[in-house]
Amino acid sequence: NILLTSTRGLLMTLIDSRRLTEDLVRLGEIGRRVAGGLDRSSFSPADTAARQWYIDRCTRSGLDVQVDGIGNIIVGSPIADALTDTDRPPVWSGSHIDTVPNGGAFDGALGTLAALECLRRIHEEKLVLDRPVRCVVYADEEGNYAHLLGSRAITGGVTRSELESLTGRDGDRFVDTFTAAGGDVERAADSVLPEGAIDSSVELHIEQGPVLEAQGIDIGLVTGIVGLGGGTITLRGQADHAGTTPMSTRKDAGVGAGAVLLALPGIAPMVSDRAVVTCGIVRLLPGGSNVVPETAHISVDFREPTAELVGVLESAIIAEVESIAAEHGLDLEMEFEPTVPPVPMDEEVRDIICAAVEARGLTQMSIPSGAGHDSQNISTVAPTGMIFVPSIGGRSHCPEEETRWDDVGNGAQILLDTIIGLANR
Ligand code: HGY
Ligand code: MN
Ligand code: MN
Ligand code: MN
Repeated sequence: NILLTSTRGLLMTLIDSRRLTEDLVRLGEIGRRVAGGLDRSSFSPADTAARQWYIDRCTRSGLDVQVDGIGNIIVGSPIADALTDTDRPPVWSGSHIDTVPNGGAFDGALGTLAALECLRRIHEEKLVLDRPVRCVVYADEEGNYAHLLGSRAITGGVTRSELESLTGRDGDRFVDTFTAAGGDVERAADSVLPEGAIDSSVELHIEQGPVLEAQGIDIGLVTGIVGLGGGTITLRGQADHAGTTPMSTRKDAGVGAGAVLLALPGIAPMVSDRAVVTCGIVRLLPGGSNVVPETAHISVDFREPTAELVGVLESAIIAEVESIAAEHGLDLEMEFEPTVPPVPMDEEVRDIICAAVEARGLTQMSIPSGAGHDSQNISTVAPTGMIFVPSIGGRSHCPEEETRWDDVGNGAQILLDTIIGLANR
């Protein structure tokens, strides 16, 4: 099949699953709460420590490390590069190491460290491949500042003025935190890759849902990635004394926020049975228990797998919020990011993943991704595929996020076989 012929018997190259497990356990300690999950918001001190740990891991293995303008880390093997045609664009594989608040230890980390393990094995075995290989850590995948920021900046581009407008979930400005972490905003706004810079790309990721585990399947072949968007809704009323202000004269931003929180999830099923809407952050200011809330900041995150319906969902959300603000006599400001369209995964890459799964005697099924991933941006500039492994109980974005170690090993081996298959196709 495709894989066996194109890899010239390279299927003998096996990942070192013990070393990968050790890496995942070690990275899972950086930014961990005393009792709970991981806090590694992009460019925070914990994320910076994790990025430094990763870079040290690479350099200690003799790999070459580059950090681009937006903070994506791109790693190559000087030995493997010396044995291949480095005029040909490389095969990329990677994911992210930033996390959601109180997040899990596998989301992003698995694909990042498995890609590093694959590159180490190619380096150690001095594999002769037809193309170079790069492993990558994408910056701010979890959208502390903007959804999939690192991969968007190198594919579609991000302007300096957008970067200067970005604030994190903790209210900090991107430019301040990014600069404090050693970043250069000028370079960040100038990090779009030249045409053809990536040959192809493959990302390993936990499913973050219940399907593979429920069906008893080893590997998910991702068919496509959901479209997504969102941003911040700000309602402005009037601060007043909680004791002396009659209910009839209040302009209570908190009541407006409550109406938004109740109304928005109900919009999803009106658009499609796979649309989802989430308001994960609500901040009332000035935040005194005896002060009528003057301002409400509400985050909104929406997803829809059908391209034509992403705009429909966004417009329905905006219209609903506008009518609630008017009804409650509140001023309204909405700052939404550019929506990220849903994308299909590349058929040829999927065929190579499929051949690898068959050659290893593992089970597989096709599965869509309800989570966003850097691969949806990378797929706009290069043929891209994704490999899923099961999530225990389907849980993710929480401390309970977990994947069995044998599934970790299977996923990483299929990733290595796929990278080799892509490099030699
Ligand atoms: O939100 C997501 O889907 C991804 O984890 N950033
Ligand atoms: Mn992820
Ligand atoms: Mn995530
Ligand atoms: Mn993601």
